[in-house]
Amino acid sequence: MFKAVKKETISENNQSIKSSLDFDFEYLEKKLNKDHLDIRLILDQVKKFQVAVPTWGVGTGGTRFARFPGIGEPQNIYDKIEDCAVINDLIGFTNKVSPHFPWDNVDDFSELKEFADGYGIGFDVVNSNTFQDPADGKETFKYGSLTNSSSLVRDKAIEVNTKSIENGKALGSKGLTVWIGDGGNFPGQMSFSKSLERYIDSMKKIYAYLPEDWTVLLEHKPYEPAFYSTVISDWGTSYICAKELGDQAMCLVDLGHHLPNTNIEMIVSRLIDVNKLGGFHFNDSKFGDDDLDAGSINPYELFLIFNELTAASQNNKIKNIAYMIDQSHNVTDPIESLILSANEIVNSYAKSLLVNYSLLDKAQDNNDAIKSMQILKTAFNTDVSPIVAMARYENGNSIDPISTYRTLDYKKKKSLTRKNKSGSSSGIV
Ligand SMILES: [Mn+2]
Repeated sequence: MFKAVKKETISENNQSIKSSLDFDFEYLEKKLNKDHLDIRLILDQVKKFQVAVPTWGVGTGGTRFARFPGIGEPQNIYDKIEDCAVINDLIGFTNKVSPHFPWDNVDDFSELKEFADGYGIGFDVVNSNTFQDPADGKETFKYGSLTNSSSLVRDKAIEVNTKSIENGKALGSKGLTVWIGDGGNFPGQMSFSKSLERYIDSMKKIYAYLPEDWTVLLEHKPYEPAFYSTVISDWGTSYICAKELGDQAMCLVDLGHHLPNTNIEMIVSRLIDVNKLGGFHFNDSKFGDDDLDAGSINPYELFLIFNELTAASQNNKIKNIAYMIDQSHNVTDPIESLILSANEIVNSYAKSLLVNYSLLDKAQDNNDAIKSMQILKTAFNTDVSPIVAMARYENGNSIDPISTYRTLDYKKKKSLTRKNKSGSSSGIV
């Protein structure tokens, strides 16, 4: 196996800051000891945490107005895998990528798998794209894909999905995420009832094509690109469809796909209780589906989501949740954004491991609102970064990944061989 970042570079950078990390770690160990928390047990769990990186996330994104390319951008899926390997070599929490079809199509998928294997990168859930037209140009998804009034167009959209499953099988993936841009801009434009019926009918055909050990994840979104109505608008609709399809169909929660002020952590809890929570797309937002970096706007919300997940996991209520990042990096080097986002996610997970759920149960039963809130706030306010940094170090990765990355001059070196695509095509994903 070869490395995108040399082992020696990582250990050289680690050497100078290891004693400082030890100091912070020991201090936190003593602090947690007072609350009868064993830092080593928490560290062991953190070391195992994984979140998949989206292949589209390593390219510079854009808005519907323009895209401002960065230097040394990946030109194809092979370059993207290499960038993802840089991220994983530095942090170790992201050993799988989530590809998007047809964007990541290649002629030979076994060759692609071999290439990724060489970097220690695997393939997580695959994503199908029917929100832009298929390359052969015969049918158009302008007025919808899986819910289109034309059965020819629906068949084409189903084919995009079955092909994505085939590609995923060759790559060793075990799941497909379906998000459709279908919806309307005007009242009366489409029948709410018929479009949902067509969605379920099309999804049944895709579901029938799923291998037995696969999961299909249904992703909802209230608006955009359709601005009046979308077919799979919310978690309730998503749940109804997943239930109708069967046990292999689960719901996926994209944090940005909710209206402002929605209590997402409660949606997470509901989906867990009905046994239909299958995956996440992590990102952050201020106003809509902004696709900003995870934890950059509302880290408390991210913590509260992990609080629900950890509580459910301790009660054996969940297994096999597909964690993925889904972001658009318009003004940063996507590699740096993804390094920090993955760490933010692990950070929130680590904080949730500090919560004493039997104490919280008692406080809730006693209607002690202040005590309950304090239990969560104490965990959230604890700086767990020494645990996350120690997890990276003990896994053979970088204590300070951004500093190590910057010593590489990676994008500048890549810009010598990777030529930027100019133009103003938008990069919303
Ligand atoms: Mn998403």
